[in-house]
Amino acid sequence: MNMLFKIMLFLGLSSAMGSCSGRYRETVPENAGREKTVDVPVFNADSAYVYVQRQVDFGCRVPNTPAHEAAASFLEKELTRHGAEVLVQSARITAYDGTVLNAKNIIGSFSPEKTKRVLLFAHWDSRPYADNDADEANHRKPILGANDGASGVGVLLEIARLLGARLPDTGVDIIFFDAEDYGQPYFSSASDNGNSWALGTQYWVSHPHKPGYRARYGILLDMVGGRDAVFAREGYSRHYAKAVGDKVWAAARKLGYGNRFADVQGGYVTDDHVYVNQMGIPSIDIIQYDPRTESGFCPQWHTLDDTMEHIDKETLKAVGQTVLEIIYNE
Ligand code: AHN
Ligand code: ZN
Repeated sequence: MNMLFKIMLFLGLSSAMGSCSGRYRETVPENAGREKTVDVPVFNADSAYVYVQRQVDFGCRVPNTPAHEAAASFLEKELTRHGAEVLVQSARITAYDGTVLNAKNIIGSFSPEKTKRVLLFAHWDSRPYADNDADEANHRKPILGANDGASGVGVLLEIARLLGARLPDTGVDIIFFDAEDYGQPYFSSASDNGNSWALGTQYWVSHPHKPGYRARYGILLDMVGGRDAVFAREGYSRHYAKAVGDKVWAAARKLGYGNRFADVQGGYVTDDHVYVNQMGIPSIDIIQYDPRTESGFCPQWHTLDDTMEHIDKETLKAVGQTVLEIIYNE
């Protein structure tokens, strides 16, 4: 074979294989519009698990307690260590029963100069009442919130670590919202206007850390660590942010997590994302849906049993890898 023939053969083959070396294309390439393949970091579920454990090790992170205070410093330090621009928004917020909570929303921004942004969020406080516990004697005791609180934050801290190692094209804001779970318990007779939950988020929505703050969309992680957890298409997410849900569920399916991200309609959950949606940032809630319980949440929800024992690395992995896939392709 002479050299010229070899070169012609190479050019012919490579254009047949769909590379861009030829000047003309006779057909639209199969991967038109998404030729760019993006390197997505590998989510380390062991690291995320340790991040969940570290929070639980502080004890119950109930506002106005030393454990809450200590956990706040830890979260702030971790975001800073991973290279985020960190802002802690301190607020005194009045709860359903008149208690004034010293609340902190902890905000970490990656590539703060970019206008194209995605918002990732989770609540970091834990509930003061195990009011869904089988034993009524426990209803006024605080919960550890390994799943309810710490799991979402753990996944986001691992994502922060990876963002710090290599930034994606899009700017990312990670917000750990406080006082989500101080909502009115059944044993209180205070009048409930339905807004006693997600207090930290409600504060941020009316006092954004940057005036006029915008993000293309938001993703809330809530109870994303339970063993064999399945995520359904939550009601408000469907209503306000169907396209975001479509995109996230498609990414999960592509990664082989279609069994976790089910094509099932879930109920409506009053959660942090409701208020973020109301401020005009379309946001979804990735939250475990368990059809076997009355609440629709996992059996450990708001019980003393919400502990590390029920946290599963495979669930953390499915959620974390899916969110990374979305972020690095944005
Ligand atoms: C209500 O129970 C009204 N909302 C559930 C939101 C929540 C609590 N997520 C975690 N803990
Ligand atoms: Zn809760």
